[in-house]
Amino acid sequence: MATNRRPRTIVGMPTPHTDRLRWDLFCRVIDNHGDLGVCWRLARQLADVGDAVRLWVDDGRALGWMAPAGHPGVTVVDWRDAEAVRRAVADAPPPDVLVEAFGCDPAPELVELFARHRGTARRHAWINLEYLSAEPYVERLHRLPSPVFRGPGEGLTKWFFYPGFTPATGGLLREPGLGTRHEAFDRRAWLAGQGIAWQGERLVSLFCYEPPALAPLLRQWMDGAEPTRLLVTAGRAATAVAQALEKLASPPEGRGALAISYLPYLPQPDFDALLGSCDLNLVRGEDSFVRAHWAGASFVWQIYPQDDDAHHVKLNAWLDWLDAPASLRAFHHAWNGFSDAPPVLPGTAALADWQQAAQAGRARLLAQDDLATQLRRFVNQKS
Ligand code: TRH
Repeated sequence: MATNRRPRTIVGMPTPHTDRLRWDLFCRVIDNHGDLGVCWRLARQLADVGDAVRLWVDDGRALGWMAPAGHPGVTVVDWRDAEAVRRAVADAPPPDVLVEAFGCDPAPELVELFARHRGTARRHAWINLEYLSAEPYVERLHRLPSPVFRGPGEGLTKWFFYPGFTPATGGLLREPGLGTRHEAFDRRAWLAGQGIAWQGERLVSLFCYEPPALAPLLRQWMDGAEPTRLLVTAGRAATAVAQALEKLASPPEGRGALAISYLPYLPQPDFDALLGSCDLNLVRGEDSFVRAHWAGASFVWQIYPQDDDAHHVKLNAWLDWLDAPASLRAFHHAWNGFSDAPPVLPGTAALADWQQAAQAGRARLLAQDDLATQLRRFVNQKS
């Protein structure tokens, strides 16, 4: 299905220095929104430093709500539109950097074009951008070369680049000035702009798959003493809430201490603002998980389920990195279905421990270079 956006060529403002790079970033949408969410965020950040980025997607429909206005310096190309591919290969100069996100294979004709310019290009690097994990193997594999023995890229070297939580990894996506913007953010104004009648309640965002423990958690909020407003994101989270509410015999007076607001699909900057508005963020996948670190509030991660329970190891590795309090670890296991115990939202004291852990983790991460900075540095070193 072609995207509803024709490829546009917006050349970003040239930067004063000469290392402006041209990127071909390849994204295959597997399911959900994270593949595109991560690639779009990376493309934006590279373009914001003056690079020219072509984002090749097989299904860019979600950009209609994630990035309705596009972004200067980023060209979106539907790689299944043969004419768009032909034009992009013919019209634009060859890329300096080929990035295959999450191991998706670039179009062969683009690899051939890239390979053809190996000798002449000022910069020349082929990157395999991997999924995020806190597991130890990431530090071992990060920046390893992988020679290409066949196909149009024969003779070239592909480099593995792993995002991560430690200085021995590629870091996390984080735009410049995040900290100062976070301080200046006016959540009341943002909520009002979204039409949310905030009465000062505890704010919780919900971006999830189908957590088995959602119904008991809603019941806790309904019966709880503290008024809570749940901000439910569009898609699977809204469906999960509807199904959970059906299971719950709501108190006769409605939903007790729980109010629920349903959000439309938000542009990515507004999604980030949502996380920055809340006292507790329930996130999922990869990109929102990273953004929850920057928001600095308590947060809980529903990990993307994998076969053979590999996601159990991945989740525990991150809980170890975070040095998560026992109550947060137990809640994660319940929320991710690792244990049958219902999730127990702790009291104020334990929630303060959750926030302290989140903010300590954020401080450690802010001391490291962000992913886009490290990636550009790596490309300049390897070319
Ligand atoms: O949607 P996800 O579950 O994506 C997942 C993960 O990325 C996972 O690692 C991957 O293997 C799988 O896809 C294929 O969660 P994630 O990673 O948080 O991506 C969601 C993106 O959508 C994120 O960039 C935020 C954005 N978003 C908006 O911009 N507006 C919205 O309203 C919503 C709900 C999401």
